[in-house]
Amino acid sequence: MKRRSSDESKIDIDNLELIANQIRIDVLEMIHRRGAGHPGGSLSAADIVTCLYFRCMKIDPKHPTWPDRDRFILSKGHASALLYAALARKGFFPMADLKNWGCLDCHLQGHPDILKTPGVDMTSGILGHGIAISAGLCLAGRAQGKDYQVYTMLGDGECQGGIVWEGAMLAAKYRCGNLSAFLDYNDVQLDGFVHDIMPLEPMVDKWLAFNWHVLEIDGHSISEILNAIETSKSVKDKPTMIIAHTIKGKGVSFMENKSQWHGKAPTQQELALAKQELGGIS
Ligand SMILES: Cc1ncc(C[n+]2csc(CCOP(=O)(O)OP(=O)(O)O)c2C)c(N)n1
Repeated sequence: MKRRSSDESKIDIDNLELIANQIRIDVLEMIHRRGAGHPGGSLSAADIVTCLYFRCMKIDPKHPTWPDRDRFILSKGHASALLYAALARKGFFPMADLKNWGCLDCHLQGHPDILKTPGVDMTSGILGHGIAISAGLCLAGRAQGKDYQVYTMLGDGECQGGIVWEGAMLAAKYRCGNLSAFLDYNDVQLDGFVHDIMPLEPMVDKWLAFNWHVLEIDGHSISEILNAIETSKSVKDKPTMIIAHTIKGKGVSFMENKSQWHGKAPTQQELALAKQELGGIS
């Protein structure tokens, strides 16, 4: 295989950073227009979701139900605006559809719905179920002789729910080597800091004890995200948890690290300021 030159890699990383920031802008515009949504946890996970959809996942927007495609399970379904923006920019449906997000009867519901939206691989919104469903998808792929990868995105507040750990046991027991899960470890949940409300540390040790392969990265470093995805794919005998340290509200100074921005829509003025800070591509 031809090795990528360092110039090519840099262009690739710069490009992914631009797409991630454009998706952040899409998300904030959607939330502003709708007057509701979850900016903080969408912005914190934007770099990871961008790397998955624009560089790593084996998908075909023209054939959203292609049986051999890689799967993405947004366990923290409240970040639906992020998923929809990535799917639209990737070409699963027109960008104009984002304007209808949350309208009655439209295909973009407040939380992801596998029966309604092209490209959505799991209905979510009730936190805690992503790991168990991902393990099920891994087992289904194995039974059908398919080699797709299952990618999952969990929130840290979500990990306070016991069902996450039942799924973790299941995935380890069945040696789900084609499962690469991300923990969006932004340390902020709905109304405060995770470390105050119900601390999760030592998180690396917890996943190791549940018999997972564990990686720890900066969840805003494109190169660290890409490397972690590659490493996780090479681990074949156990699932991988990529603990990604992130910042809630990443990229917008007045939103960063503030639980007030977990589920609040920006005003017109706040949106303009945020767009100025993020730059974007169009
Ligand atoms: C089972 C369940 N309980 C409560 C909620 C309400 N809820 C939505 S988001 C959220 C906080 C999640 O925090 P975290 O996982 O840290 O998300 P992030 O910071 O990444 O947005 C809560 C409690 C829910 N959706 N599902």
